Amino acid sequence: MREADGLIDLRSDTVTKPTPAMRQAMAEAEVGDDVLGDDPTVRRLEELSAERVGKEDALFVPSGIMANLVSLMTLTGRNEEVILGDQSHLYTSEVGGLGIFGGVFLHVLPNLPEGTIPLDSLRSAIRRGVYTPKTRVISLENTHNRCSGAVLPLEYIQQVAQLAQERGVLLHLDGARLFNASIALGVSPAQIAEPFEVVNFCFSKGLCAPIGSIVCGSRTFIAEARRTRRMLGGGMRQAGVLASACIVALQEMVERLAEDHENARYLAERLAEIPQVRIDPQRVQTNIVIFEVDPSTGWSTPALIEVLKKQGVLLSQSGARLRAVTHYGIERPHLDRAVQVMVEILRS
Ligand code: TLP
Repeated sequence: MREADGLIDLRSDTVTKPTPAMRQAMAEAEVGDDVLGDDPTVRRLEELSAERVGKEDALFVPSGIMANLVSLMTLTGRNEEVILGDQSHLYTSEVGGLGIFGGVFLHVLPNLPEGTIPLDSLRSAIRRGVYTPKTRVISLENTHNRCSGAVLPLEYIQQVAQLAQERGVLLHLDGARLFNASIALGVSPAQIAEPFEVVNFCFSKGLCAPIGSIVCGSRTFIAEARRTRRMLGGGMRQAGVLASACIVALQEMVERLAEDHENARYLAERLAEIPQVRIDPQRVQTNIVIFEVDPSTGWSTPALIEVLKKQGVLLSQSGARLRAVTHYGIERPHLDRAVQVMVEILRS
């Protein structure tokens, strides 16, 4: 744990390290060549994952970005487009890979602060004309990273699904933090995933596995996705050593995400007490806290991150704002200390 070194690492839930149970499972994992279909542990993880989200099959991939690429490159062809939000991870943080590798047009619409894309904008954006790319997929993100970890309401997802069905468009979910959404809504991940053709989620964020994400969909889709993964160089050989940790993540680490959510809300409320901080704690529904410091203080976001780091508190930048993410190993005293450091810096 970074916290043991005296550092309070709130940059991301990706900094979590494998638990002792994961390390033991990794050491003992039964493995084979997964590209040849011989790794029983990977197969088991794929079956368990598909079952958890109510899909027929699943495919293990190394990262969330590759999960997005595999999903969307399999769903689309050239001359087609994916509609997605201007605050989506796919658009802001994946180096434009979908456009570059997939030859797919990224049709970007503004996200509202709650992570949704208004239904009317979606409706008028879908296109089929001779002059335009053909809209093939709408991609949503849940929870929404840049929108303070917002959870998309089930009702909204249903409305988008109805529109997609009416207009013959497919739905993809970047569910990197799908289990955070399910815990926050108090519904199963399968309920959230139900209207989406394809859903991906990550084991290597709040669930603490060292590496790994998964793409879930129909059996025929996953067979095709396997070819896309191969094309991207994402086929892994004795990947059971990784999949074994992901199985532990699924079985043991989901319920505790609720603690991260409570801690994030606590942090947001404490930050809101600092006069120079701008934050609405009500927006914090899961484990991501995004806030600003009044520019009249003279502090820029990068300068604040630098000075906080010198005091042992690590934050990251989300757009122009500051981001703190709660996770396994972060407890209230760490958050109190982080807030105290922030108060001292802003007072000086
Ligand atoms: N997000 C990371 C950074 O890249 C910002 C983080 O620290 O939050 N989808 C979503 C919604 C994500 O938040 C991320 C990672 C990914 C995809 C990509 O996952 P990886 O990093 O495994 O490729």
